[in-house]
Amino acid sequence: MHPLAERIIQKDVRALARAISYVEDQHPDRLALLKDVHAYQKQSYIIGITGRPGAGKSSLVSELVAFLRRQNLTVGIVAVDPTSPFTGGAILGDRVRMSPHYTDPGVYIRSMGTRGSLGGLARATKEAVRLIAAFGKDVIIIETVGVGQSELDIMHAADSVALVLNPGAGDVVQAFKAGIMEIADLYVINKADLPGAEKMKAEIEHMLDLVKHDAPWRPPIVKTVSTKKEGIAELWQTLADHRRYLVRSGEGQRRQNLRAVAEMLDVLKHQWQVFIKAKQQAPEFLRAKEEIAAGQKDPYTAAEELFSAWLKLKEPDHTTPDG
Ligand SMILES: Nc1nc2c(ncn2[C@@H]2O[C@H](COP(=O)(O)OP(=O)(O)O)[C@@H](O)[C@H]2O)c(=O)[nH]1
Ligand SMILES: [Mg+2]
Repeated sequence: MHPLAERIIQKDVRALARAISYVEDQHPDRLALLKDVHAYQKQSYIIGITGRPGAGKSSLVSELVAFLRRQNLTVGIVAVDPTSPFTGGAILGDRVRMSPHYTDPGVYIRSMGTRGSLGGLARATKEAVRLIAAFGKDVIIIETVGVGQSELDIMHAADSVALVLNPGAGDVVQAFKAGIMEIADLYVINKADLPGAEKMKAEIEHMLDLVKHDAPWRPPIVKTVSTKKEGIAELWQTLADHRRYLVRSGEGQRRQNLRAVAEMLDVLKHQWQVFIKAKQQAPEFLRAKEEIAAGQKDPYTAAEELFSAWLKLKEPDHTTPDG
């Protein structure tokens, strides 16, 4: 077993931090690590919290974590902010809002910034969640900013997805348009102290009547005021209800299976990219480059020929001698 994997399973926080850097930086040991910890993953409950910047996600997460800690549950937090290239910006604000938890050994907090592409960020985030699950946290919360494709992708890593909205015009329709409403298992109207919370609730119910009228799980709507710690217990209750629904209906298992297959695809795509990158110094690649430059070959034919040549590098085991 990889020494880092062993240390993660023994709850060594520094090993966990180093391992997450490995998945971020695509260290050569990354796959070996993920393989080694795979069987040790605890049945962590993974919650995705998404919504536009300033919706109050970090404040909400901070209060939810305080609530969970009072029940002796351990928590991992992965804060994803692709808009912040360094550790400044929103992540700095998050640090302030999460500050009560930084010294609590029952809580592990990790910020994922932009190291590499957005697609890489989604992959690294999912892998970070796997590592934290192997470490053994009871609950893992993924906080993502925005409603882009990458965030949708990251949210597929969660068992339950909560979309945080604020009272005020536009939010509901916008979220529906972005497709994020579709994947939300519950809605949180945070800043319910501001005017318009009830109106917004009615708007969401109306939208749900249109799009989810016969769904087996109708996403509940929870009102919170995270700055006053209001609605936090109800939020947890609703999440727990959803988790029970996932188990009861088999939907949880279905999501887990889909997730595993998606991860396999992610790794395959990634390996293929790494392979192509490495092959750019190979003689056949350099030859193709020259042929294209000399006008002897079109790029499509060249790509096709390289692809078939590379696929033949390793014959599948089932080929027969005369086949
Ligand atoms: N009035 C009000 N303000 C809130 C509430 N929750 C958060 N805020 C404020 O909204 C701002 C953004 O909060 P933050 O948690 O950083 O949002 P995030 O970007 O979604 O993580 C901060 O100034 C919070 O104090 C709330 O329930 N009511
Ligand atoms: Mg935040």
